[in-house]
Amino acid sequence: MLPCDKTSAMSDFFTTVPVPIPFEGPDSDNPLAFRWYDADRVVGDKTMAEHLRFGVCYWHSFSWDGFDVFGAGTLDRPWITDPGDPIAAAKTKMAAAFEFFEKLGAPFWSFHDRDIAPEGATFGESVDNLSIMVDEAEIHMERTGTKLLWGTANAFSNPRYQAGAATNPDPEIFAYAAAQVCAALEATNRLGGANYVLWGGREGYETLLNTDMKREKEQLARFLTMVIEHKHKIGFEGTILLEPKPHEPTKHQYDFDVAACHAFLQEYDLTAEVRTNIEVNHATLSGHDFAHEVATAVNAGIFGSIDANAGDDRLGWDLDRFPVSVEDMTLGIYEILKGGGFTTGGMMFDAKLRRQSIARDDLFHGHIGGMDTLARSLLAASAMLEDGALSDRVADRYAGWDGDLGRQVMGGEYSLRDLHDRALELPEPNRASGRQEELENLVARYVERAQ
Ligand code: XLS
Ligand code: NI
Ligand code: NI
Repeated sequence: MLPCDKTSAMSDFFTTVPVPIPFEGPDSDNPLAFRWYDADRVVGDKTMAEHLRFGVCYWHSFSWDGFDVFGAGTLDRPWITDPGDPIAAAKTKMAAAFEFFEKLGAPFWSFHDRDIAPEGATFGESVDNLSIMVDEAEIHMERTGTKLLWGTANAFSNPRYQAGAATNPDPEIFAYAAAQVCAALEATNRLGGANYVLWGGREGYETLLNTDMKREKEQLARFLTMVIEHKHKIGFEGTILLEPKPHEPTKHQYDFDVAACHAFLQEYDLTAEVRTNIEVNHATLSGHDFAHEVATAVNAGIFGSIDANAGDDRLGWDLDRFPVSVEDMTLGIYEILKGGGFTTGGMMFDAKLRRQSIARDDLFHGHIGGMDTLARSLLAASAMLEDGALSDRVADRYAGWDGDLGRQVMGGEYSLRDLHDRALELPEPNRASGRQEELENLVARYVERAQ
């Protein structure tokens, strides 16, 4: 480890913002106050803070200056300074990040290795840089009380990963990625991370003309197995999470959705070791509702954490907007609560500002709106769950399966022929209304009344 300056400067980048952002209730017109997120308010058996476990991501909020494929950065980000001294620049950025976490009152943060520490000229230099910045983060975390929801490795930005990391046709690149993930996992462990995330990055392909898909999936499984072995070796107590995404950057991403991840984990006997980090916008990109992805993970026993954001109904890419729809989020949170809520996971804002929202304090508006949206959704979902309004109706709909026929069929007491002969004796079965519109109206009432 290189010697490092142990004095973590507190910064002054957000002078127009009160400390911390207060809760003022739904009647407040103060744009820099929470209207619904009241951290200590008890909802059901836990406080809002305990239910939601909010986290802020480093990459969109502190490392991104607004650049897109059509043009340069637009945002006022004075902490992204000239990297004449890359470590000094990284420390300035980190001071800004922790100033933000503290003022917002978010209990958690998340990072990629390359967000917090610059990549060096050699792997050794990168490891040293990361180590310096982990020391720095430790001091800030201690000072502010902010905890780490998860760490991860950026194994997709550097050109070496153009054809993937674990799924690269060249084992030298696999080996490099393994080295990088080893360092990132150890960094996450040092910072007491609650989880470690593996989003596929470029683990997918563009064309079968140059791709051996079978081999690439086997490589991915080998890689994941090595991560799990190392987790146990270093005593990391957090959860390993896969983050599904159907496409972008590659045309075909292997971790397409929760069901694809589950099948992969089953094939390689890894379901006991790995869970999923479900991103709302990735769910919708895969053609599923957010709630569907959560329910699929809960049913399979692999629900882990959420990357909270939103897409756009008409745009087919990863927009990472801040969540604004209480209705959409209510249905997702309802499934989370039904599954027992978060254990090591949380609601991490993998969300970014629009490129024209250039002011520094826009970062607060985005997060405050997202936290209020999710807090109100929690109120609606929790009331719905407590009243049993939906679950009673679902139970009624399936009541026949608790009766004689249902139990006997599921108990294997009938053959196909038995049911054929039985049908000969009986009239046409009755049909019941699915009541979808009525149930949608019911949910709307919970959303309207949530307070
Ligand atoms: C990209 C992913 C990424 C992961 C972390 O689409 O959402 O940000 O969450 O690597
Ligand atoms: Ni994400
Ligand atoms: Ni994403």
